[in-house]
Amino acid sequence: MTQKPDTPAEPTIVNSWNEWDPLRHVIVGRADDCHIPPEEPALDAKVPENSDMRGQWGRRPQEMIDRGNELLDNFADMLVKRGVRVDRPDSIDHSLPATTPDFHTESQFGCMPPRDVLLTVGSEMLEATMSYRCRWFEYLNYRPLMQRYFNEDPNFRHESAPKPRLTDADYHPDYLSDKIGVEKRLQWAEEKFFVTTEEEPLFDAADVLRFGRDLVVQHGFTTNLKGIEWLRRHFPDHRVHTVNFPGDPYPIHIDATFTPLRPGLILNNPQRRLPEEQRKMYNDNGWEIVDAAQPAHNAPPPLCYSSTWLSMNVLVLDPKTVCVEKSEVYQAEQMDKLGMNVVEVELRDAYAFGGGLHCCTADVYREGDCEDYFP
Ligand code: DAV
Repeated sequence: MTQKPDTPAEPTIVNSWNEWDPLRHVIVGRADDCHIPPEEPALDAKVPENSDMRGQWGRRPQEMIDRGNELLDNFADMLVKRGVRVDRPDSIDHSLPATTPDFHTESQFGCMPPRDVLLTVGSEMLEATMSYRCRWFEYLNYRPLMQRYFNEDPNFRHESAPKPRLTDADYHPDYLSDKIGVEKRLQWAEEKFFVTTEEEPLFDAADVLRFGRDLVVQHGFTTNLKGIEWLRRHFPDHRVHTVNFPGDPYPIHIDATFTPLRPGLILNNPQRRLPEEQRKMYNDNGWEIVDAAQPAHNAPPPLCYSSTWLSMNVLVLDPKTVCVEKSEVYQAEQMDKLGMNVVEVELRDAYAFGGGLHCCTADVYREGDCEDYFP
């Protein structure tokens, strides 16, 4: 139940500085018209070599789209019942090729997950550059919402990072083989040799975590160092920290790796531990970084890009309340022990569209201001 057109809504206010303050307004993605895009360098690097997605592309099966939408709609309804305002994107036609003077790809991706595209920092929503060609136009799914927010909130800053050219110069050809093997990938990740080059700034919004004055950004497949430098210059009042998580052979997006739950507490993926030398700011300020519980599944669902660690891709509703996927019993149990109230949400059959509960949302409004948690 999203906002009915005839229901006068409160004017939107855009404000969100972190991942945990009380959530009042959020965007939830849609599975509509989602496609498996054809091969392209950065996307291929993320698809595991034994994945059922290798070598096939096209519109996702309608019954999977319907099921994904059912779960996303239920999630949205649950949020509305808890007093959170929910907006939904308007799907563009993702079957259309994406063509610019610099590249051509036969289809696009979808209007999932919004967290990858939109970065909310205070009263600003920033459209990420993205790093896959098939996602170049994805911001268009959210433009009707951005226009509405612009009309309703006099302080809303709608920003868009420079659209990248995404020529072949953006990708290391070494990653183009489909027989690299996990050992080599782990070594490359350890050496910070990723599929994207430093040709131009690239970032996906889901590589960024917001901790008030501090932004923590993962350097990996979808975000390069120039992208992080661009963010640093764009947010001069923030401290921007680059982080790496060796142990992840497919490092894209930080939100199945490092999950802040409330001030002072972060879950870290035990296979992708933050290196000791990058822990200083947390240690110095009394933050605890605990290993996340094991996922409940041995494998991702069919046609899914993500790993089983979507178990820790949770949506924090407030510092005491967290949405956890219904089948992730170990993660829920751990949350309970950490003193969080768990809201179970069934979403696994929508994972294939690009992620879990954090991925499939984007913040519009959380209570609270910009605080300095690491003075
Ligand atoms: O573990 O495959 C998924 C993150 C999706 N936003 C992973 C990362």
